[in-house]
Amino acid sequence: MPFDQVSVLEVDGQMIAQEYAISKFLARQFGFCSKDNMEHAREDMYVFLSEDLCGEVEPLFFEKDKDKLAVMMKKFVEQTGPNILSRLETALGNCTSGYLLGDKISWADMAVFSNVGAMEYIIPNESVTLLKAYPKLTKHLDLVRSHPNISAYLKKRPTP
Ligand SMILES: N[C@@H](CCC(=O)N[C@@H](CS)C(=O)NCC(=O)O)C(=O)O
Repeated sequence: MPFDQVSVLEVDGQMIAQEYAISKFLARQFGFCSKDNMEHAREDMYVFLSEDLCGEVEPLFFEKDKDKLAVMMKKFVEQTGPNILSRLETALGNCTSGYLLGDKISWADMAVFSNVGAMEYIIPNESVTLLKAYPKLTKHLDLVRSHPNISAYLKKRPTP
């Protein structure tokens, strides 16, 4: 394993570490990345914005001290979460297809779905309240969730 860490993907005897290197590899392999350099960079910017959300919410999962957790939660719910979620909402403002880029699902849509999903998993009640303020994002998540391949995967995905 390259860094003695998971996530790791082995392809034809070669190992790839780092979640985003793996997901980008798979997205390219299976046609979910644009071949146009600018479009691809635009996909990346949404992917990494949603990664920022995950980076902000993950510490809430690991914090054991209740008082510290309450302070962190307040900051996330009042500031950090809305900062990022509102940017995603704005990004979806002009998307007639409901997807972030063009008229079909891309790596960017899947990353946003996955990273907002991490938030929903870690802070389920707060997420319901937070997401009420972002109708376009909520619709986007429903659209990705209902994609035939994704909904089939979600039905058989092991629960953590
Ligand atoms: N940025 C890395 C983070 C990888 C990571 O921190 N993996 C943890 C498990 S979630 C791990 O393997 N930790 C053991 C170690 O670092 O020795 C990624 O996205 O894959």
